Amino acid sequence: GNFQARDGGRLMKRYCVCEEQCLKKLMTDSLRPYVPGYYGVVQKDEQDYNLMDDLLNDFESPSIMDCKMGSRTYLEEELLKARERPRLRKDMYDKMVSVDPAAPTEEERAQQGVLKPRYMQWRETLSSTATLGFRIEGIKKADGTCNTSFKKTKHREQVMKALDDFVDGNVHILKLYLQRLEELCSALEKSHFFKTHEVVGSSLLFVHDASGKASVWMIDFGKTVPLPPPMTLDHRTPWVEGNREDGYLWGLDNLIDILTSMLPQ
Ligand code: 4IP
Ligand code: MN
Repeated sequence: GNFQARDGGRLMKRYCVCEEQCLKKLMTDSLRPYVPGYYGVVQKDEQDYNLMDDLLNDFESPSIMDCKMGSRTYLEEELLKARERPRLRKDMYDKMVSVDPAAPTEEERAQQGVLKPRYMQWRETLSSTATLGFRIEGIKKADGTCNTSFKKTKHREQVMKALDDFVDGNVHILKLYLQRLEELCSALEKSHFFKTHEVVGSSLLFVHDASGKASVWMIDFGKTVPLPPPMTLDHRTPWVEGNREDGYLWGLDNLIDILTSMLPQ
């Protein structure tokens, strides 16, 4: 993606304080095997970067999929901000119109702008985020084909088709992914970090290659924030404003269920 460079098995990602805090804590959490190893902040040409493992390094021409997890893709804090100081986003209005010219309301059309939570919620209901608790953001296959047009991939059957295309119908790869996700699920249920953080906009990175290797990692912690103690989340309870629930495990349950149903009977 943007603002990241791979070199010598490490990845430099444009600095974000939130991500730094999370990766630091994750290095001593039970989730450690499921996140990139973190090596601190480095500088290059006046810009700070978080330095972490390049998860693609151990693969030969990898196929990659990014699944954004959770039923909510913006922080509660962004809702408050939008109420206190409403800021119309012309860029988000334009993105909305380019996907569905009929999406903006009369008022939004007149303003040529939308509020961020409104845009994010629209994206959630257009995709599988609202109904399944996760969505496919992008797939890059070993053959070089790249697909980021999953904005309207919403229904279970559509998701299943995209997943099947990603693994090229390879049952061995599918089983490895399932096994890894089931292990991740139990690690999440035991994790102190997970219990005490609202995890929003974080992705699962799926990687496999022709050698038959496949794995999954948690990435992108730019909107993963600590809860005020002693508050904790179960990540399955539906979100209502104020409860901070993110639907992460609900989404993972659904993803595991879908992959399981793809195995030959
Ligand atoms: C993007 O919308 C993504 O939701 C980004 O989330 C989000 O960044 C952007 O908000 C928003 O415009 P599209 O995917 O439809 O383009 P992510 O970074 O998780 O992909 P934030 O800042 O919320 O992380 P803005 O406000 O950065 O534009
Ligand atoms: Mn991401």
